Amino acid sequence: MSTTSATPTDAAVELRRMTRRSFATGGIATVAGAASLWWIKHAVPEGGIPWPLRKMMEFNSRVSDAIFDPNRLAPTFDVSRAREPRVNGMIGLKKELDLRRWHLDVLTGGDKPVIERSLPINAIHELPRFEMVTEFKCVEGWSEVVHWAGCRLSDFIAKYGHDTPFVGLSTPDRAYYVGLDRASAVHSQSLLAYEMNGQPLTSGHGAPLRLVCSLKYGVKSIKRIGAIQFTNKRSADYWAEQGYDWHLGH
Ligand SMILES: Nc1nc2c(c(=O)[nH]1)N[C@H]1C(S)=C(S)[C@@H](COP(=O)(O)O)O[C@H]1N2
Ligand SMILES: [Mo]
Repeated sequence: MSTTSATPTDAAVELRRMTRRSFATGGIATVAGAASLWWIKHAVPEGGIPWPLRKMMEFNSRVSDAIFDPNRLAPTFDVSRAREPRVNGMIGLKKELDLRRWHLDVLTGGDKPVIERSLPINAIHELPRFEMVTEFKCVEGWSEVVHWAGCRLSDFIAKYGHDTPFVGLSTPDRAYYVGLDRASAVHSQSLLAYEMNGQPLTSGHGAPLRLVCSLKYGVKSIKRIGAIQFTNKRSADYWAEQGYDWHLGH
């Protein structure tokens, strides 16, 4: 796995080295032509991705770690631009949820997490309300401007969380889960949202509580959150396990 401690200098040095290396590989590829394409396609997949591509993604991930600017903001829009996005991605949402029984578990500890508290939705509604109109982007190639309301994840963490390097969020059934580094979690546009375009979240959009992380692609914006875990180890991430970059944009 990639480390999280790369400095910008480390990354720059590595980028130069990789560029040199890819020139070399590029030369061979030109000579070998179709044979090298075969090699890329058939290189033994680890975690589902042929290793030449996986190496590049791991490198991207390390560069992400090194260049994150916590002050960067996603662009915001006039509320008149807001539309309802399509309902996309139903992992962990297939069973009907009894909203009266829903609660948010706060977990600590790494491999053997313990439930520290179980919060009702009122605990979220009582935190300072924050609204934002930002573009919601899916890696599949569509986007929509959406007006969100909720509380900042940073306010939630200050009141109920811990200062750990990683924050993991999962659906009540643990079928979908995402991991955030601390800087992304406390970013001012990372929201625990309970309203979309002036209405309470619908079930398909993640009622009663979802994440909206405007700096990142939609996959990180987990719907129907059931648990938040504070941990020192990189949190598990559903799509990272399928081979996507763990950060998915800043
Ligand atoms: N629980 C859960 N959250 C999820 C997903 C999912 O499958 N399950 N899909 C993600 C993806 S890929 C996208 S693009 C957005 C879509 O959010 P929307 O349905 O509100 O448009 O939800 C994200 N959150
Ligand atoms: Mo998506």
